[in-house]
Parts: sequence; C-alpha cells; structure tokens
Amino acid sequence: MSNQYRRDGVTRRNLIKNSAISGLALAVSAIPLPFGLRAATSALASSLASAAADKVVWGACSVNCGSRCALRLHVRDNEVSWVETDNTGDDVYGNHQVRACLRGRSIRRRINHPARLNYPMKRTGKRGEGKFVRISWDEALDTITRSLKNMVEKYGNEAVYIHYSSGIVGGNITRSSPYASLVTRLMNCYGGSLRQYGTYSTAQIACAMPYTYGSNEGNSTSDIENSKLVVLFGNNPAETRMGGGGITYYLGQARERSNARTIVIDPRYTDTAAGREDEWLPIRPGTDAALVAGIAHVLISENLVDQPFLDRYCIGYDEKTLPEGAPANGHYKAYILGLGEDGVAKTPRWASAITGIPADKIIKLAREIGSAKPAYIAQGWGPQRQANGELTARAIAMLPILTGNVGINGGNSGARESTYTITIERMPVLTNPVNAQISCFSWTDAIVRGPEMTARRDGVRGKEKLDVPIKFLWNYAGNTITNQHSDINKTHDILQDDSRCEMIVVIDNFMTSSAKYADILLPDLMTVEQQDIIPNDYAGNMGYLIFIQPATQPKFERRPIYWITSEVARRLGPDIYQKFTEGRTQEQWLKYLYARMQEKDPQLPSYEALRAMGIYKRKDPNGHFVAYQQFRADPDAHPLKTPSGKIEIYSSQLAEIAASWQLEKDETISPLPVYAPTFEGWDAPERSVYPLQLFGFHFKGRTHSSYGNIDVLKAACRQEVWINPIDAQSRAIADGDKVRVFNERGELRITAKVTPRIMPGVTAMGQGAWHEANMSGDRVDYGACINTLTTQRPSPLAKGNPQHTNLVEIQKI
Ligand SMILES: Nc1nc2c(c(=O)[nH]1)N[C@H]1C(S)=C(S)[C@@H](COP(=O)(O)OP(=O)(O)OC[C@H]3O[C@@H](n4cnc5c(=O)[nH]c(N)nc54)[C@H](O)[C@@H]3O)O[C@H]1N2
Ligand SMILES: Nc1nc2c(c(=O)[nH]1)N[C@H]1C(S)=C(S)[C@@H](COP(=O)(O)OP(=O)(O)OC[C@H]3O[C@@H](n4cnc5c(=O)[nH]c(N)nc54)[C@H](O)[C@@H]3O)O[C@H]1N2
Ligand code: SF4
Ligand SMILES: [Mo]
Repeated sequence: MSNQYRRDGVTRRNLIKNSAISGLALAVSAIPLPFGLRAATSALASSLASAAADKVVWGACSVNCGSRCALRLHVRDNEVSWVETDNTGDDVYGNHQVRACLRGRSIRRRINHPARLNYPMKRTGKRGEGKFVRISWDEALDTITRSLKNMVEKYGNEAVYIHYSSGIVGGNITRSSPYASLVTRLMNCYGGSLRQYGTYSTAQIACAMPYTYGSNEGNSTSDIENSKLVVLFGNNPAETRMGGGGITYYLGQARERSNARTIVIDPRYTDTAAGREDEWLPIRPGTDAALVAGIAHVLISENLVDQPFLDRYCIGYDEKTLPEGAPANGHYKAYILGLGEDGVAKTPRWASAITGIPADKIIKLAREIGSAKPAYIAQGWGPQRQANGELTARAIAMLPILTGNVGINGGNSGARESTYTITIERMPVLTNPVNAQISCFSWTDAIVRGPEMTARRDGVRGKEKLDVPIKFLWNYAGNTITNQHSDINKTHDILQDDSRCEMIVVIDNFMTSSAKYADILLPDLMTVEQQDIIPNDYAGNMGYLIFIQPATQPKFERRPIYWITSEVARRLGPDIYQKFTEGRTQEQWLKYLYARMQEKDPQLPSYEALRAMGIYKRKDPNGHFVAYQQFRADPDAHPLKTPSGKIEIYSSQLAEIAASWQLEKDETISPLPVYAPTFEGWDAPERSVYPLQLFGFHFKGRTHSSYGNIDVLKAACRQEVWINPIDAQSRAIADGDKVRVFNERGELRITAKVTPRIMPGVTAMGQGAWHEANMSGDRVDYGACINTLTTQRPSPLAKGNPQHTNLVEIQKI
C-alpha cells in the first residue's frame, strides 16, 4: 500500500514544487543566466506548462470489492500520469469523501500494464496453453457469429451460456454481471441462453435466509450507534469494504458513538478485529450453527429468550406455533433441549466439542447476548461459503430472533448490513425466452453431463432436467473459468476436450488464467476508458453517483463492449442489430437511461450538471435502515414474504424439499436451522489424511484476481498461508518457509505465515492469486491460487460454491 501511495504522492508533491519554482524562474527569466542554470529553469518552465496541461478526469474503480470509489485521473498526452481520489465533501459521515483504497490508487498500473490485451486473438495451441495469434476484428466477430448461429441451430439456445463474472460492477452500460450485461441483452435479442441463479458471493445465504425472513436484509451499520453490543460472525469489513465508499470507517464511528462492546467470531484474527475488538472468539470453520445452538441452550435454560416476540412474530419456536404437518417435537426448542429427533441436548459442552470454543466462554457469550439489548448481530459471507452454509446462515439469524432484536434500531436480523443506494437504471436486458436455469456454480457439470442434470438432484430450475449440455460459453470480465471457480485441474481436463464445450469467447483486459481457455479472445476497453454513470455499492447512509469520462482515447485495437456486442448483433442480422441498439449510440443510451433515472428520482441533477460535478452525493433521508421495521411495528399490516408472513424458524417449504430431493448421506437440508456436519468438514473422515482445514479469505491485496498482477500490491500484501505455531511446529515449519499445500485435487507452493492469528487446525490464504502452473506437466501451482485445492461438489440446497470448505496437508519444502 505505502509503496504505491508514496509514489503517486511524490509525483504530486513534485508537480506542486515545480510550479512554485517555475513561477520564480519565470520572474527571473529576463536576467541573463549562465547556460546550465538557464537550461534547468527552462526545463522547470516546461514542466509547469505540462502540469498546467494536465486534465483531471473523474473515474471510478469498478471492480467487485463491495465498495466503489471515486478516482480523479490526471491525464497528460493521452496517458494517466497519476491518480488521486475524491476531493469533495468532508470527514463527516453522510457527506464524506469516497476515498479509494490501495488498489484503486494503483489503477494507473493496471491501465498501463505491459501485459494488457491489445488485439483480438484466436487460440492456436490447446486450451489452457495460452498460445494465441493476432487476428482482425472482422475475423474475430465473424468467427463468433458463425459459431453462435451454428450452436443455436444444432442444439438450441439452451446450449449457450453466459458465464458468471463480476469484473465490472455498477455502470449503466459497462457491467459484467450475467444478469445485466450487454452480452445478456445481445443473447436475449437472439433467442436467449441458459439462465443461472445465485452468485459465488452469496449462494448459500441468499438462498437460505428467505426461508426464514422472506428476504435477506440487515440494518445499516450506522445503526450500531444505537447498539449496546456488536457480535460479528465471519464479517471482515476492514478488508472486504475497504474504500471510503465502504463502511469500515463508518463502523468505527458508529461504535465510538455507542461504545458498544464488540465480539468477533472468526477462525482468524482479522484486520477488522485487530485492536478494535473487545473479544475475539476463534471458531472452527463450518461450525457456527453449533455455537448458536449452544448459546440457545443457555438462553432457553436461563429464561433469556424474548418469549412474547417469539409468540407473536415467529412460527416453530415451540409447540404453540409449530405449523401443521410438522412432526411432534419438530420445533426449535425441542431440538435445542434434546427432545427432538436426534435426542441430543445442545449444551455448551456439546457445542464446545464441535466449535473449539470453551464451554464457559459460550455461557458467558450467551448471557451477554441475552442481556444487552439492542444487540447488533451480523454475519459476513464467509460462514455461508461453507458446504453447510445454508444451515449456518439461518442459524446465526436465530440469535437476534431468540432475543427479539429484529426490526428495531440498534438491532439486526443476523444478516450482513444493508446500504442506501440512489436510483440506477441499467441497460435493459429484455427477456430471456429460455426457462431452464442452473446454479452459477454448476456450469462445469452442465458441460460434462447437462442432460443428466435434474431439478431434484442438481437444482435445475424452470424445467425438470436440462436437454443439452453447454456448448457455447460467453465470458465477459470474469476469471471464473479457472482462477475463481473450484478445482482448476478438473476444469482444465473438462475444457481441454473442445468437442464438449465447442466455443469459449473471453472478453477481458489481461491474459488471465481463464483467458488462456478462450477460443476467441477480445481486448476490451476498461470502464475508466469509457463514459458511464456508476452508483455506490456498500456505502452506509450516503448514496452517490459518479459520472466517469474516458480518461484516455482508446489505444491499440481495444474496443468498448457496446461496440463489440453491437457488431455481433449486426452480423446476426439487421433485425437483431436494430433490436439490440434501438438506433442509439453508447452516449445516447447513457442519456436515455439517465432520463429514466430522473423520472424516478426528480431530485437528481441534470445530465450536464452531473457531468460537471463528477460525483453527486445524497445522505439517506430516512437515517438508519432498519430491516423488517414495519413488520415489527405491525406484523398484520406488513407481513414478511414468507408463506406464513412470519419469521419461519420452522420452514415447511424446506421440510418438503428435504423430503423430496435426492441427497447424499453427508448432505443435510432441514426445516430447522440445525447444526449438521458436512463433507470435508472438521470431523470428516478425510481429515486423517488431510488434517488441516483451509479457506481463502477475501484479501486486501486484490479484488479476487483483479489487481493481482500489480507488482507494488504484490510486494505490499504477500500471498502467504496462515498457520498456527502449534501446527507449524509439528511440521518443522518456520515463519517465511516455503511450503507445499496439497490434497487429492492439487498442489500449490506458498510462503508460510506462522501466526497465532489463526486457530490451531485451521489454515487460510488470500483467495484470488493468479494461478501459475505447467498444466501439461506436474500442475504444481506456483501462483498459490486456492482454487487448485477446492471442490466442485456443490452445497446441498443452494447448489452453491463451498469454497471455504477444504481439507489439506502442508509440508515444508
Ligand atoms: N476459493 C475461492 N474462490 C472464490 C471466492 C472465494 O472466497 N474463495 N470468492 C468467489 C466470489 S465471492 C466471487 S464474486 C468470484 C469473483 O470472480 P470474478 O468475477 O471472476 O472476479 P475477478 O477475479 O476479479 O475477475 C474479474 C475479471 O474481469 C476482468 N476485468 C476487470 N475490469 C474489466 C473491464 O473493464 N473489462 C473487461 N472486459 N474485463 C475486466 C479482470 O481482468 C478479471 O479477469 O470469485 C469467487 N471465487
Ligand atoms: N479486498 C477485497 N475486498 C473484497 C473482495 C476481495 O476480493 N478483496 N471481494 C468482494 C466480494 S465479491 C465479496 S462476495 C465479499 C466477500 O466477503 P466475505 O464473504 O464476508 O469475505 P470472506 O473473507 O470470504 O469471509 C469473511 C470472514 O469469514 C471468516 N470465515 C471463513 N469461514 C468461516 C466460518 O465458517 N465461520 C466464521 N465465523 N467465519 C468464517 C474469514 O476468516 C473472513 O474473515 O468481499 C468483497 N470485498
Ligand atoms: S478496490 Fe474497492 S475499495 Fe479499493 S478503490 Fe477500488 S472500489 Fe474502492
Ligand atoms: Mo463475491
């Protein structure tokens, strides 16, 4: 961080210094000077001239990090020379500067990276080898169009798939999400494509939480100023919402106001916790639901539950509100007290054996949660990115439910925080005529055995089963073909056979690990090289819009996505072209979309005014967002979106799914938010061979893989595997040693960080490092991408990515 920051800082200071000296030089330039001095002053004068010629362009960092920061790009001679961030507003939250983090501030190094893609290319070697030859845009676009027509004719539109990707989030126009991108619009103009549901971010929680609440909302972080206690489960905003548009600073301010005690429950002592928490409770990954059950046991036995709240707002807590059709003693209280089907009382001692947290700490935590009201209990998305994450997400919600902390100021639902956002109108994607849907994590399965995939076993939606496998893959601004998807070695084998998925189109800025699998590889302009309007992502109680202007003219043969998709549309036929473009240029679309935003939100400044401002901010007029506030105030008038309209502790819908879906022995779907062990969990049989749990946390050095190729960031934030001194010692590993991390899926090489900041038996590394292996040789990954080791087996209910559930062994090299 400091490296990049200092460099840009130096440039900036130099410019200021130069102009001051040059002013002086100009004043004395009439006086005859010795030659050397004259040369020096004229250099200074010309430096002043070019400093004056610097143009400052508003930009934004549009990667998917959960923040979205304003950038002010200083441009000279069609080059970004240095980067600063938002300079409007002040330090008071709600009107604060949207300050970029270390990554955004180094965007110049991404824009100007020597390895950027400059020309369209086609593959010459085998997939994954990275052998390409330059071709013309015409050849590239003709090839794509021919193949697309061919596939649709031969297999139907269900064989075309737009891959999950999150490289560009936010804009009206430049947006990579398969739910809202220009590629989606293009395909919907041409008969549609196989749909997907879920995301790699929130697959399990977004699927599970609605069974409890009908949706997945949390109070805004600012509301912590009204809390007496803050409990965070696997939530690390200091790294995952880093920017000034993010909420770390906000969290700090809110906590200062309330002085609420903060307890962090995480296998790692995170940057969020470090120095700011009152207590860190290290927990075994995948066992939060057991901790919750242990706490519930204390709350129930010591009469600390909010019984009137449970009676009025919830179903399934006890006999009184157990829905029809549920088995006797199928309620939550019976489960906790050991009167349910398993007959096991979920005592703190029971929970301790599973979680690794001492029983007395669980009792103390329960008493604290039961007596401090309001309490802000929240989870990040780490706990849910486990193989039993659906159960965990709903289980954590039980703590605010049991204690009546839902729907009130200073409380929370147990979900992650919500944010205030200004209206945004995105490029309409039109409707997709194809009904079939797969979970976004199942795409490799859909290539290999599409027609075998069914609703009840594989989570196919909209149809009982798929008819065809995926034959054509669009991948725009995503690295989830390999780097970000699980089990890279397996994916490699699947994709090497190009008679399966016959065409892969990648549109990116770099030769990423995924790009190496492209048949046609297209060089895109970056968002900061185009005009677009981008709203905030997680930003607490201040929404904003950034009107970005192209920092530089397009270079080489890089082209904007609107041009690329329009040109494919043109080749698909005049009607498709007309339907796709509606006769508008990119700028005309932007104006059109902005006019629609203004219709919805008349307070917005005019298009021209917004352009002149660069950034427009607005404080949430309602103050803090309180999830389910209206429901709490009047549950009859404002029922939840659950079938009963109430909080469903017992979900009959889930009971039905559990009874009818095909599941493996080690998979659990339950109507109650129970703890269940899982495949490759802490107590799985494989642990005898691979004794260490491993997960990949979202890391400050990168946004997933984006910015992962920036030298100064790599130097500042090293790729290391965290390992506890106890585990290191038994393996004779010292801090800084090179180690091999492996399981039956693969092996990677990395430096060990021996630290008590991670609990014994558990290891972790930043996810998103660039995979770097000889795939026709030993496949050892020297880039230390965790997805060399993760599994493609999906979680039971969401069919989501359990990328935090892994078992490995580590050895010193
Ligand atoms: N093991 C493990 N794997 C994970 C996760 C994990 O926790 N553990 N997290 C998962 C999650 S939550 C997510 S969201 C995914 C994210 O996975 P991805 O969505 O694949 O995110 P990135 O790795 O950032 O890749 C984005 C790609 O977009 C490209 N890009 C950036 N800007 C532009 C642009 O302007 N134009 C074009 N054309 N391309 C651009 C980048 O070069 C990069 O190749 O990863 C998932 N994978
Ligand atoms: N710098 C940076 N910021 C990012 C991203 C990035 O790549 N880099 N990615 C962005 C994206 S797309 C997303 S989806 C979010 C992801 O945000 P999250 O999913 O919340 O981030 P993670 O780091 O995966 O997990 C959060 C914490 O959970 C902990 N954890 C893991 N497993 C468990 C468990 O079983 N129980 C408990 N209690 N804790 C556990 C981890 O140690 C970690 O500290 O971050 C966003 N922000
Ligand atoms: S990576 Fe995220 S926090 Fe950092 S500058 Fe970009 S948007 Fe902001
Ligand atoms: Mo994500």
